[in-house]
Amino acid sequence: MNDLADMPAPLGADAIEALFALPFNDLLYRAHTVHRHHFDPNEVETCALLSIKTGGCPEDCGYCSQSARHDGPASRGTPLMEEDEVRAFARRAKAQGARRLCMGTAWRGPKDRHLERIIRFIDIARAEGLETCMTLGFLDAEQAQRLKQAGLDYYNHNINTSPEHHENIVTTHTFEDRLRTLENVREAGLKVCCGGILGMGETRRDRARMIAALAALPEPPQSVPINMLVPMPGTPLENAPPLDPFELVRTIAAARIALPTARVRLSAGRHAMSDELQALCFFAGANSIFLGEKLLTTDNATPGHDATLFETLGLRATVSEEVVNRK
Ligand code: SAM
Ligand code: DTB
Ligand code: SF4
Repeated sequence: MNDLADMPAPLGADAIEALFALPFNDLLYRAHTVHRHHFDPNEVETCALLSIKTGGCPEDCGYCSQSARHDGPASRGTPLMEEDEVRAFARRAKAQGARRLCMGTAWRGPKDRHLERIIRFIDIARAEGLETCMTLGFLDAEQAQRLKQAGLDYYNHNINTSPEHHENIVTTHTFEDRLRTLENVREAGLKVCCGGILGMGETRRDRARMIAALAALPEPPQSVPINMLVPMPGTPLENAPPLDPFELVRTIAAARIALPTARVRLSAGRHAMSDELQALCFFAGANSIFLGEKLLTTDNATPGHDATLFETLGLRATVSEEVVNRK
């Protein structure tokens, strides 16, 4: 299937919603079959996450503790981190078995004057033998190119929810704004990490539409984080009713089928999930996690717990060929 014309059309929202409606076992069987076809089912990618500039963000994303517009725990901002702190974290993450370091900022987007230090952070993580990912908010075409030239591997920029539900969650930017940054990132030749959050009052149709929107991008993202909302005190979504865990598994399975070659990351919210639920998600096609005590501002599953879970399930952390070859 080398010819683009031979590529199957991406699944649309109706087809994806029909997947959600399958009996649970049928959906899981289909998803796991696709998963095995494209990936080693016992191997999971491990990414560490570091907040290099926390809080004080001008945007009003309803789920986020870092918005200056909410009364959340990180509504007030810290300065951009120093290089030594990033180096020490990268070293520890590598020792704990992380393959990639994702660095995040509570910005609408970087100012050009920030990029020099961001580029030094990329060098630092690469020097420790890690793949690199940044999530800095909106990027213009030139900023994306500068990051690519600096050796950045991935850029994370989530669509977060369906195009239709987006305006219920954030008013300071549009869904189309997010698509524009994704285009700049893709055009610069960076790998795209793009996913969303579940449990923000969306319907099953919205979840199907979100996956359809990811599958309809000009190229499917290489990495798709699926976050469970971590309800943060002081944010508009602090009292959002929790999502049925089986619906999380169904969403992972639908994402696996609609995005067969993407790494699907079981992202925020793992600290509140049982081992059995995580095992079902891995069976349904999740094959990436964030490793480390903390996400950006909230707790993650502990590395010790994850090591035991991997042992129990016979899972292995991915060894990166790219990183091996780079040395
Ligand atoms: N400011 C940049 C942006 O919004 O693109 C980058 C950092 S932002 C915190 C990265 C992602 O974290 C968001 O797109 C969202 O998917 C996720 N996130 C933030 N708060 C969350 C929460 N309370 N629960 C789950 N995911 C969350
Ligand atoms: C993503 O999709 N999830 C990560 C990462 N990309 C940047 C962030 C999760 C944040 C969870 C809430 C917090 O720790 O503040
Ligand atoms: Fe700012 Fe990103 Fe949080 Fe939105 S998700 S408030 S852009 S840090």
